[in-house]
Amino acid sequence: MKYGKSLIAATLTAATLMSTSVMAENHTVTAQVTAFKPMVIKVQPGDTVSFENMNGHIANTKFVQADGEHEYIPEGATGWTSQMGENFTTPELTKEGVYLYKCDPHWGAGMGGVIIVGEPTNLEAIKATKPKGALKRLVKKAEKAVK
Ligand SMILES: [Cu+2]
Repeated sequence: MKYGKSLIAATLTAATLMSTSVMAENHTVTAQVTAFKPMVIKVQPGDTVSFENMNGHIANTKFVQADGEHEYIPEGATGWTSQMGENFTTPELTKEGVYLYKCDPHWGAGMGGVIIVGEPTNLEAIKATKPKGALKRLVKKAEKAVK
């Protein structure tokens, strides 16, 4: 029984590692015609979101407006622009707050979505920018989801 103890230690280490990785979840958003389903998704810090059925779509946190490019994501967070037509998984969403994204070719039809990571820390700041049109609708959906 010389290696009995080290075997137990190795098993415990493996179990600990597994339980840590189980805590971070992956969530799925599916592109359907001109909508992301679900349009609003609530996740926990460290989780990831995968976009599926992305043929003809893109998930982009960069919004180009008259006064330049904007991102509506928490302070210090990193946004993303997926490859057109390809399924995509976000990096680990470690910063709490609201992340808005859209599909560029279908943004005119309002194809956008909201990811809320933990507490909506930046929602008031986003509202303060006085969003209009489809962006305003996204913000309203986010507000409704956190009520
Ligand atoms: Cu689209």
